[in-house]
Amino acid sequence: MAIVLYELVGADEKRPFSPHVWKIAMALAHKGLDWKAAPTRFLDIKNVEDGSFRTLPILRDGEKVISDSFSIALYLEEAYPDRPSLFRGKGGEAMSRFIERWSQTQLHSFMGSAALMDLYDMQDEANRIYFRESREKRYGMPLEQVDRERDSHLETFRKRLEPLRDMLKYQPFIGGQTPLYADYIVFGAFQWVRISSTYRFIAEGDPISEWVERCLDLHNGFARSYAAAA
Ligand SMILES: N[C@@H](CCC(=O)N[C@@H](CS)C(=O)NCC(=O)O)C(=O)O
Repeated sequence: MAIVLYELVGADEKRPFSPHVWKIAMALAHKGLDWKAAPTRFLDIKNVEDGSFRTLPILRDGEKVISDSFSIALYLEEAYPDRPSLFRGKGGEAMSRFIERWSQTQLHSFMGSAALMDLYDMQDEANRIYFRESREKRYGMPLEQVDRERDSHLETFRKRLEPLRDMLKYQPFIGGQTPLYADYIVFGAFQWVRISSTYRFIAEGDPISEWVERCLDLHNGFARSYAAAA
């Protein structure tokens, strides 16, 4: 039975936007595994599988159901050791956790808030109500106000990308000459905003764009085959 990846979509099922789901979609492509997508909207997450999960991604592989992107990546590495490695060993697993926390704490907050109105607009009517309520509670202000403030945080965000930018002077991927799960962790965030928003997160000429382009080219242009927001 093929692997099933429950992925997060808005009104349009062809625009899966979750950064965490993208990490796993890229990991599956990296391992060359067959899988099918089960498009899921925010309000339907509680009905997935046994109903105990609250976030995506969720992956079913035969009898096994796993949630949380990092746990899923560890599972895929263990279950498919003969396929290309996502971590290249235990040290790689541990260091990927650092990349995950860096991406989550330094990149996601700004990217999520700068794309917030676009993410809202992508939802169907019922999910818009949920999205507005839950996000306004989280931010403590109306979505529109979060949106108005984004330009004032853009430069700080671009500076935060310096470790990635500087690393690219030495190697084409976080994984070295070829990508690892660590690349997909950070790329997931860029694919999130590529699919949902036309906002210019990266300045023209920034070497980070070249790395994003390289990630889009991977696995026969798998990620690029999903249209960017227009
Ligand atoms: N640590 C989790 C985070 C997953 C997560 O936050 N997923 C979001 C989508 S990007 C979600 O499902 N949110 C449900 C909601 O906001 O109701 C992972 O890496 O899988």
